[in-house]
Order: sequence, then C-alpha cells, then structure tokens
Amino acid sequence: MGVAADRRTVGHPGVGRVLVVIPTYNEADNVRRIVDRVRVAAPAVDVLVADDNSPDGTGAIADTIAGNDPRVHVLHRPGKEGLGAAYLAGFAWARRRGYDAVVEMDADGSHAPEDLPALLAAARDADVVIGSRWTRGARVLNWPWRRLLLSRVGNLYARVALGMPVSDATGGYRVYRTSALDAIGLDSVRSQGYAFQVELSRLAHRAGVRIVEVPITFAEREHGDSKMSPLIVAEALWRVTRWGVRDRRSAARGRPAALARWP
Ligand SMILES: Nc1nc2c(ncn2[C@@H]2O[C@H](COP(=O)(O)OP(=O)(O)OP(=O)(O)O)[C@@H](O)[C@H]2O)c(=O)[nH]1
Ligand SMILES: [Mg+2]
Repeated sequence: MGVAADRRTVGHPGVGRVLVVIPTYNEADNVRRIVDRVRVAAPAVDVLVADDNSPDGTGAIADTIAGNDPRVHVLHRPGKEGLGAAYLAGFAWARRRGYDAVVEMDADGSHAPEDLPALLAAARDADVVIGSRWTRGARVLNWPWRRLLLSRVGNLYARVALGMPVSDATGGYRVYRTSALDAIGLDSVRSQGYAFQVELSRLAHRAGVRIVEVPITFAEREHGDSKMSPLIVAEALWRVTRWGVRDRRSAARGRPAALARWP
C-alpha cells in the first residue's frame, strides 16, 4: 500500500498517524485529566507524555496510564531542560516511529482537546496548523489582564519584527506534519520557552510550508503551577529581536539601500 493510500486509511482521515506530544513538569494534578480528554476527543491519535523527571511524580502517573492504554506512551527525560528540548525529543521519538504528524499541547488544560478535531481537519490541507487565540472566533477564558496584554504585545512585536502573517506566534497548540518538520529543519533550534514556538513559526514561514491558523478556546490553568517566568519572557524578547535584526540585515544585502534602512 502506498503512502497516499495509508494516509487515507490509517490513523486520522487525511492526515495519517498522529502523535500528540504533551510536555510535563509537575503536572500530577493534570496529566490524567488531559490524556483522558485527548483520548475521548480524538480516539485515533496516540499520545506521548514527555516528562522531565517531575519531582511530583507526574512521570509515574503517566506510566500507569500508559500501562492501561496502548495508545499512550511516556518519554522519561533526566531533568528539567525546558519546553523546547522536551518537544524536540518528542518530535524525534515520533519520527523514529513513522508518525505522519505531531501535535503540541500543554498539559494544564489551557489547550482544549475538544478543539483537536478542528485542528486535524485543517491539517488535511496544511503543513502546519496553529491553534490561535487571536483570530476571529477564538476565545480566551479567565486570563488576567497582564497575561492578555503580554500575549497581545508579544505577538504584535513578533509579527512586526519577523514579518510573519501569523496572529499567534507564541501559542503552543499546533499540528506539524513530520514532512514539514523535515523541511523546516530543527537542528539549529535552541529556544526553550515561548521563543521555541516563535522560532518554529519563523522557520516554517521561511521554509514556505503551508501554515493555517484555526481559532481555539484557550483557558487559564485550573490546577498546578505555571512555569512561566521573567526569564522565559526575556528569552523570547531577546531572540525575536536578534532574528529580526538578522533577517533585515540579510534582506538589506539584496535590496536597494533606501528600502533596507531599519529600524
Ligand atoms: N518536559 C517539560 N515540560 C515543561 C517544562 N516547562 C514547562 N513544561 C510544560 O509545558 C506546558 C506549558 O507550561 P505552563 O507552565 O503551562 O506555561 P504557560 O502555559 O506558558 O503558563 P501558564 O499560562 O501560567 O500556565 C505544561 O504542560 C508544562 O508542564 C520543562 O522544562 N520540561
Ligand atoms: Mg499553561
């Protein structure tokens, strides 16, 4: 059976075998809820919990779930290395096992598994699907105004600095076809926090793969602690600024001086 026929008949219709990668660090109160919701919302997808040796025992809970459900897997990593490193390890795990697409999803319930069918439907005609909080039809529930402001301003800055037509470049609810990950190339990626999502958006945009955004309902976490920190925000600010300057410099080399002036 050819690859095209496989995609129609195996896994999710039109997309193929899908792996939802859920990075976890101290998500003992959330991991079971989120995996259960994914399994109900999209029964044909597999799940990989990528745990960084959480001190609260999240990894052991995930092992128990995996022991009772052949579609659930656990990747145990030795220690906390950040979201970006956990995703890269999860993507490599998926590639080794021949998955056609990977999904990024937080463990804390902010990304509703019930939105996954809509994201996967969009992936039939796209290489990258971004679940967006800032596109028509999206909803953001219970977020304090400071977080709303940070996300709006951060996304505006990323869009202007990097010239990307993406409304939610920092969001972490996405589908990537594994062929698109191959096309955009992940070897150079070093970002850890929000910057990881922006970096992958930028690389996908530069590689010219098909990106679509789908509105999602995003909700503030109800259980457990946020891992967001000023360091994560600073990393994103620093990296986006550096990429923006670099992109303009290389564009300047190929353009008339008047157009190349920046800022
Ligand atoms: N494996 C791994 N997962 C992480 C790490 N840091 C964060 N995560 C997970 O990444 C996801 C997003 O982290 P959150 O703490 O929810 O960060 P956030 O969504 O930006 O912040 P909040 O809005 O406050 O929840 C969650 O599933 C975390 O458990 C890490 O270093 N390693
Ligand atoms: Mg969160």
